Amino acid sequence: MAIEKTFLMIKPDGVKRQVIGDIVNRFERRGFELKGAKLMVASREIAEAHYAEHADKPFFGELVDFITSGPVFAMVWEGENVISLARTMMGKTNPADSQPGTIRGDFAVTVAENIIHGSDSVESAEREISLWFGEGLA
Ligand code: FUP
Repeated sequence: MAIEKTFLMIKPDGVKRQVIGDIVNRFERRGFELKGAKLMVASREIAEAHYAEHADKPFFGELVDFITSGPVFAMVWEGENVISLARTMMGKTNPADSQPGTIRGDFAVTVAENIIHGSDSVESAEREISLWFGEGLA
C-alpha cells in the first residue's frame, strides 16, 4: 500500500448545498490528511483542461458550463491508498447507482450534478494537482 495524494473537488452544486464541512469531515475521520484547499471559480480554460478526456462527448459543453457556474472547493488529500478509497467514499459517478452512506448516495440524484470529483489514478491525480494547484502546495 502506498502513500498517495489525490485531487478532490466539491463541485458548484456541493458548495451551494453547503456540504463542504460534511465532506471534509468524512475524509478527516477516515484518517486522511488535508494538504491543500481553496474556494475558487474555475476559468473555462482550466475546466476544459480538467475534463479534456471528455472533449468529444455530447455532454462536454454542459459539463464545462456547470463546473464554471459558481465556486468549487478544490482539495488535495494524502494517505494510504487515498485515490481508490476516496472514490469508494464518493460512490458511483451516477448518484442513482450510489449506496446510501457514500457522498453521492447521501447528497445527489443526477449524474450532471454529482457533488464531487475525485482523481481515478496516480497519473490523473498528478495531472490534476498540478493543473489546479501548480506550485502552490505546502
Ligand atoms: P468520474 O471519474 O466519476 O468523474 O466520472 P467521468 O469521468 O465518467 O465523468 C466526469 C463527469 O462528467 C461526471 F462527474 C459527470 C459528467 N457526466 C455527465 O454529465 N453525463 C454523463 O453521461 C457522464 C458523465
